[in-house]
Amino acid sequence: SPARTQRIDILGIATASGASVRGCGMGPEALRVAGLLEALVDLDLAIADHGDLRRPHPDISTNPASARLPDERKADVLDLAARASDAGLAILEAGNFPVFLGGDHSIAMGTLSAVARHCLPKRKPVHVIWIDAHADYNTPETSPSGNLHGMPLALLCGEKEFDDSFRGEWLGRIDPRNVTIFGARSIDRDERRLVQARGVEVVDMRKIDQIGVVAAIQRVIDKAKAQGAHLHVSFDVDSIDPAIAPGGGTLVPGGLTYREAHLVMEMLHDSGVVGSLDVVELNPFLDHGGKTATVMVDLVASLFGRSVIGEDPGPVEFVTEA
Ligand code: 6HN
Ligand code: MN
Ligand code: MN
Ligand code: MN
Repeated sequence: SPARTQRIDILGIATASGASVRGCGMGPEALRVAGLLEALVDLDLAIADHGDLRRPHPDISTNPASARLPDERKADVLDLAARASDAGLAILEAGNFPVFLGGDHSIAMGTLSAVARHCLPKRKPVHVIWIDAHADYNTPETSPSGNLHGMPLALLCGEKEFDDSFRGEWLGRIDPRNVTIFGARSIDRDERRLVQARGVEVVDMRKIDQIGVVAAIQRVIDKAKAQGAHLHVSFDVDSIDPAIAPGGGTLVPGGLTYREAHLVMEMLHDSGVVGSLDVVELNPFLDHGGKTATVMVDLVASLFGRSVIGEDPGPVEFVTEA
């Protein structure tokens, strides 16, 4: 695999305002404590850490545990998305590789709009692999929870059911036919209808079980390569099985195994088409001593080329004696 000369620029977006469970605002720091930067330095990669974007704490009130009210949460999400979009664009325009640390998945409104703002003027298509137990394609109409972390893809793909208050750089920036949701096993009823109507590709857990993770990920890579696209990886920790990744607020059984998740990252590395990464939804408060954070550090290292012997073993050949 080719040596990477591009600098990796880390940007935290420390928020849980898109979620109903608090705690994933601590995600960026937990990933640092688990050794993310050291793992990348160990691969001889150049890195820069931009620290975290965050919103001011709310005034102390009688609101339980000073949790944010719905309007405050929405204002947080939109403000952070706008700031992440500008900061991400600056990283990409400088020629560096952004690694965005969430934060809940609403941060992808900002991160993916940065990618689109960078690529589309240069006529470089943007492909998205959304590795997640969920589709995150709800609108305010279809959402059963009202939580904005269940809606970023719908906004990015230009769904109409968002009022003017949601306007921003993210609106309609992504072509739904260039999105693959990978690892899904929980999609809401009306959300499923939307995903199907828009031509979003869904590689659900059943499909991965049946065709295998290698064939499943290879199809995504081939599609992105054929278009000369920039591939953005949006990795929600709840894609992994909760038995090995308990640190999330919306866990669903039956996720990717440790090795399946690694193989995805290893093959994405070897593809050479990945240009940006989100790591989202890590909730350190639920994470049993940093279990999920540690798994995620290993997965990010695999995406950046960590391997045991440094070569792709290639396709298996079965030799039968005559
Ligand atoms: N995530 N589909 C559910 C909802 O509330 O819209 C869950 C969303 C989870 C969001 O995991 O990033
Ligand atoms: Mn570029
Ligand atoms: Mn998600
Ligand atoms: Mn999820």
